[in-house]
Amino acid sequence: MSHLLVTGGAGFIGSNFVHHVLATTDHTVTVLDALTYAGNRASLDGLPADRFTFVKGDITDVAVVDALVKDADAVVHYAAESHNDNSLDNPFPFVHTNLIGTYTLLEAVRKHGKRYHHISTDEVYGDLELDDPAKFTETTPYNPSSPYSSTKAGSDLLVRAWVRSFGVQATISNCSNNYGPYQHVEKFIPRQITNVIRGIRPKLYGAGENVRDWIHADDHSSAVLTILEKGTIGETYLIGADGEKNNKDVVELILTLMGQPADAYDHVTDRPGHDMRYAIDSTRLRTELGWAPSFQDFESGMKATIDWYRAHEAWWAPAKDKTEAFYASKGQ
Ligand code: NAD
Ligand code: TDX
Repeated sequence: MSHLLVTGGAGFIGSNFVHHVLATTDHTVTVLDALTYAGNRASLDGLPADRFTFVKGDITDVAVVDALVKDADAVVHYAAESHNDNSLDNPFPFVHTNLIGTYTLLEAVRKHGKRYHHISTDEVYGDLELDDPAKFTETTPYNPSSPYSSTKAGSDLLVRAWVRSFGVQATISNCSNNYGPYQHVEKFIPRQITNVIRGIRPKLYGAGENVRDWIHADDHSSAVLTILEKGTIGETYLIGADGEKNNKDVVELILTLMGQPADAYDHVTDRPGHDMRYAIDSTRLRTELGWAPSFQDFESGMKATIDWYRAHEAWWAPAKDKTEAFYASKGQ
């Protein structure tokens, strides 16, 4: 049994990981989360009180981080500013949390000699052309496009330097786009589902040809736990489930599954610098560590996600109007 410190555990993917760990292992977990606009304490409801502790605090707070890292066996670092559109509006919180926050955690794990796993994104590699047969691998050069992805890239490079120069016991994972329950309504899939529930037409940036490589959040969590248990220190693993889809097809699927005409959406102002395509080659994780995704069928995963948003309006409604007002101010 180990004690894990999970940063950002009140967010979409971090909360999924905490539920997964407590359900499938005998580990104990402390979550450190600042409860920014993106954090929701309710996403952690129902966890066993004897194995789970929640601490509201900031990952850039040296004293808080030092004390929690000292008590943990391993740190899994999810906390981040995570939304590209926000990073284009105001980059500073991204620099602060994603770079200074990661630096603060790395210094604490260095001081206390603790195992560290760093959660990152495929966006650090930039984008691919639609007709390029290539996918991202662990050796693809970094080429980030947005303030979000560049600060995530910078945080990955800090980890690599702390491994090489200070011997920190770290692994890194770069995952593709996640979907599933508990995702903030600012993100593409929940935005469109909750728009349809509210009688608002879905909004597609530009022509909608951009491709994302979708993975269910449950599969991301099982992959991270596998890397934590079996990964080689100092190595990077790409996480993906061969789920490439263009945005237009995703919106049309959501509309069809929700009983609307497939063309009942609007094209809106495109995202500046909008990455065209992401695609993950997860061969290393599958062959070296024996991981495989359990969600193979995007349509049934999407149906379950739609059902969850229909049944949990109290969870997402408080953020919906403000999120749509932000998008409206950008013509999106
Ligand atoms: P999210 O925005 O839903 O959650 C982020 C969490 O971090 C929130 O609970 C927030 O309160 C917390 N947080 C933010 N700043 C903090 C700070 N300074 N101190 C403490 N807590 C803070 O994000 P998510 O989509 O769950 O993403 C989690 C991680 O996974 C991020 O590192 C992200 O880069 C990475 N990732 C996300 C995706 C995706 O598709 N969403 C894909 C690959 C990687
Ligand atoms: O209303 C929308 N309409 C639209 O067409 C929104 C919100 C998005 N989009 C497009 C932009 C992207 O091509 O949908 C795609 C997905 O957009 P987001 O949900 O904002 O995700 P993305 O920018 O791809 O980044 C996500 O995956 C990688 C996460 O937000 C990141 O945290 C993660 O690192």
